[in-house]
Amino acid sequence: MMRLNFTEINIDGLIGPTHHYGGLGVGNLASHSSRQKDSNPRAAALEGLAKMHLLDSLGIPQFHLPPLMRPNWPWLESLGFTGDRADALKRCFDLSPTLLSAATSSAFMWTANAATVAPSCDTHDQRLQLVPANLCCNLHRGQETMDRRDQLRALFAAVPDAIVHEPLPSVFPLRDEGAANHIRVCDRAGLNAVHLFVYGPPSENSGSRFMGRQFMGRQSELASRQVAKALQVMESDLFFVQQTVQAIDAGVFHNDVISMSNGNLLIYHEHAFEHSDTVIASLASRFHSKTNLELKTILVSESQLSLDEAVKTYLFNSQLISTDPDAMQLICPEQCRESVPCMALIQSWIDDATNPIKRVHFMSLNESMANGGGPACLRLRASLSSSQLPHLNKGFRADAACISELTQLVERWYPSRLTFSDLRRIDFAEHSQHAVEAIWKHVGHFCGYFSVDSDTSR
Ligand code: SUG
Repeated sequence: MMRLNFTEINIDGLIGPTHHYGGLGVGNLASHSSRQKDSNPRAAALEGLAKMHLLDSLGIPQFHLPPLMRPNWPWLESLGFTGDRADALKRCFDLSPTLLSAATSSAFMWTANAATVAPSCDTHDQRLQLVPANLCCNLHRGQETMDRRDQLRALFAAVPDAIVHEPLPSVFPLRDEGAANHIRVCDRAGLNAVHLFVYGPPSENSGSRFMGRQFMGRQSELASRQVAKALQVMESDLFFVQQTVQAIDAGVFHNDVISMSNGNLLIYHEHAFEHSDTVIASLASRFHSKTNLELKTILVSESQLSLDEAVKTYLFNSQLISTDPDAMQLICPEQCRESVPCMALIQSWIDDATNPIKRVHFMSLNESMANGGGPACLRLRASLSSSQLPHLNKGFRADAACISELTQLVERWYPSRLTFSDLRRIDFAEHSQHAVEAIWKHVGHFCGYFSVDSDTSR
């Protein structure tokens, strides 16, 4: 039988012109503390594009998903804000600024939450499977699901043996936040893997304040199990673990804020998981029996890096990549460079000859970070075989030429300052719409998917 190589691609969401600080993210401390501060959508999008450019130049096939149309008029209208749009915006802002902020949010940029993915080498029916996340425990994020599903379908449409499923039903017990709560560790060829699904503590029937806790878990165990089932990963390769309440209450609203993995390397914080010793031991044992390789685990203790410092710096939200399996690279948020404990950890990894991390890049992603999203939040990973890879829709490919064209569009259309009260201005809403239309027109020309003929402007 011919052995196929698997290659990991990155899919980043281009940040939208309405990027702002709504204070909307459940359990997300950065989002809460930035609430209603002025934002800079142009800088936000340029930072995101610079990250795409870096990944592309390092040899990772980089793809992008265009911004979704905001304000989300059909959603606002379904909530009763009908009639004259200028008037509707003002009414909504006066009655519920949170609602208007949710309808205008650019949170779709964090594509690590868009779906969970299993490559065809891991699944029963040998198909590449994607399950879009319903994101239903956040008012602003639940609006992303169907549009992102459609974009992913357009991206994967011609890929042999790929399927983009329907999301789980949008009900609280099935709340799903995608790949941010999923870890896949694999051998060098990317062919043999085991999966760890991470969920929050139960919040159902818990009365007020989630049984004395500060924040609810945004991923339910039931959702993790249903997603794993839909992905058709072999039962014996599946592991499930609960996040600690302590981590969630410290602002770890997704697992990718407290652990990271790539290939056979898994780095996690002492307070990431309940019963972590037992769970990681079974994961490692299964990994070894499947691959004959050691799962390299690095446990970061509280004394090396406190939970608070991990949340402040987003070290665990760095992107770990390998263009060469013996030499991994780490793409960290700039905030890590200013942290003594982070730099000590990074240096110890680099100095350790048995650690595959050989190079570190620091990226300024301040606009995204101020809303609780670091490098890893901005990308969805998928592994494709050499026979699948050439069939991805090339119109979504973020190569140097595409990034330069998107940069020009962002510079032309995106505002460099947005105040929270700008959200109520019809001229701002219309300008944002035109900006997204300009990007859709450009991208649609290449990928044949986006059309601005549909009634976005009326
Ligand atoms: O869902 N922030 C996002 C950040 C998502 C980060 N993703 C990962 N960890 N993979 C969230 O909380 C803030 C929006 C606002 O407040 O305006 C927000 O939605």
